[in-house]
Amino acid sequence: MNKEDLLLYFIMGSNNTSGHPSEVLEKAIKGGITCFQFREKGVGALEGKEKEKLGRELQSICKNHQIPFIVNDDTELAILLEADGIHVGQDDEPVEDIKKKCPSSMIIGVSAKTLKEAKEAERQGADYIGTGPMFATSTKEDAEAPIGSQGIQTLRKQGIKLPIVGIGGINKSNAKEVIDAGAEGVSLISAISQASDPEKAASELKNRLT
Ligand code: TZP
Ligand code: MG
Repeated sequence: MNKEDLLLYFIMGSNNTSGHPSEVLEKAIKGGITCFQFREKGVGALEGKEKEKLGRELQSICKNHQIPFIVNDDTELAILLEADGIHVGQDDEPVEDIKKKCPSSMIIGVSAKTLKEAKEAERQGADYIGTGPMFATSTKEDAEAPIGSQGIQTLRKQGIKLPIVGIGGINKSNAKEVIDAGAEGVSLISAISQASDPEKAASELKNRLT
């Protein structure tokens, strides 16, 4: 993947919006997002065939606009849909196992916030890491304490070269700070998915970053 694709990385599942996910995604793309992750998690999350159906719908929108489509956590679904990538957390399937099952072109993202986790992700061949939570967030129920954008600065000082996206509580007021700390991009859910005008929200974010 190009590092530039990480700049404005939108994440959403069906429970992150009161609107229709497909419409929200269309608007977010119009506003200028550069990457999308389908993250179907938490209360009321779709499963099985329903999850697959929504995944296909969102993927086809991404394809129409040449936006990379990444699946959160669910390696089987990523393979089934021939997604552009998969994103996993520290408690999910190890990158080494994913690499054995997936085409070599598949982008692999890993959540990592300590030097140890980031080094391990690098060693295993991850394409980028997601670091956070940057700021307080209520979107992820089990989110840990925020580490602030200094968390990214520290990883850079410690020699981590992998592309990094910050995550957690990012909005148009603090997005630039994350980039200035050394990240290639910002990934966010509610700042776009809960916005009354997702296109405007995405385009305002984009303007702050470019
Ligand atoms: N991982 C760490 S914080 C978070 C995830 C998935 C939630 C991000 O959501 P928001 O609404 O952008 O704070
Ligand atoms: Mg996970």
